[in-house]
Amino acid sequence: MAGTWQCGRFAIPLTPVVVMGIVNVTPDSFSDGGTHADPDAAIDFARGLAGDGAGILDVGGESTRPGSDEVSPAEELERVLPVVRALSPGPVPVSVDTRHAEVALACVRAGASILNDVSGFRDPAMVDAALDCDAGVVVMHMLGEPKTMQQEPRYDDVVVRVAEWLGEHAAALVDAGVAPERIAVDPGIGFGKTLEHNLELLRRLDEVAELGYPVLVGASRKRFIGTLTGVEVPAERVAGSLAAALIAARHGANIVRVHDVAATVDALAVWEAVDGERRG
Ligand code: HH2
Repeated sequence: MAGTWQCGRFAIPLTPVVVMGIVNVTPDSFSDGGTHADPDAAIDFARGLAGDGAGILDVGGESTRPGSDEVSPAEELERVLPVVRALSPGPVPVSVDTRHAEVALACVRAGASILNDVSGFRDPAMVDAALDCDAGVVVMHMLGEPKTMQQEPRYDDVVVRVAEWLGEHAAALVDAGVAPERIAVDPGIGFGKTLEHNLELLRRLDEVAELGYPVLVGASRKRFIGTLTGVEVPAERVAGSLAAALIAARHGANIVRVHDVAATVDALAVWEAVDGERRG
């Protein structure tokens, strides 16, 4: 795999592991819904994450937690655009977490450098959006839709199926004309996966890394961490989330998407020093 990820005007170095800080401009995200739903609060929060060492800021205006309803692109844009505009151009690349092409393109025009699509560019309009710009693209695996994805998800071998799906969807983008250097893949922890599926994906993340694209993992504060630790309140799942980030790094993740940036940066610094040579 190349040592950098090409995202618009940025060539993001992938060693040490990049910490992507989550900026949810939503009233209903599972762990921080409403805490910075107002754009000014979100901008301040995002600047704080950059100061804490985030290498990417991921701005999202639609919750995709299990069971959530879709938000209209107009409403989503109203939430995210002022935040993207205020943060760009800045020293830290801005990513937009969206499934909607019109949101994606408006944000790129406002300065975003990465399109993070939890639908994995299944919508042809999102492929066109990727072709209309030079932003980096995150292809994430999700089984079905957020509304229904946790209803008895099944795979014969979750890692093989997810890696295959990611390989096919990344190849479709390349065939359409997106430069492979712009693509990163993500197994979609919690998106149509049981506890055991999530654990197996972390355990065998190396098989996803073998696709040859940078690997992004988002495990931060998710339900499976609550199940394993008994910590019900998502914001209190920091220790479990750090463990997940280190395991992901050990098994080949190049980018970790997290809420608790300062703690993750410190944990990864220790891991890199001791064990970084042994990354998957
Ligand atoms: N997880 C969430 C949202 N976007 N993007 C990528 N690439 N990978 C992920 O694992 C991922 C993602 C869900 O987490 P969060 O943004 O905290 O919650 P919500 O969807 O409720 O806003």
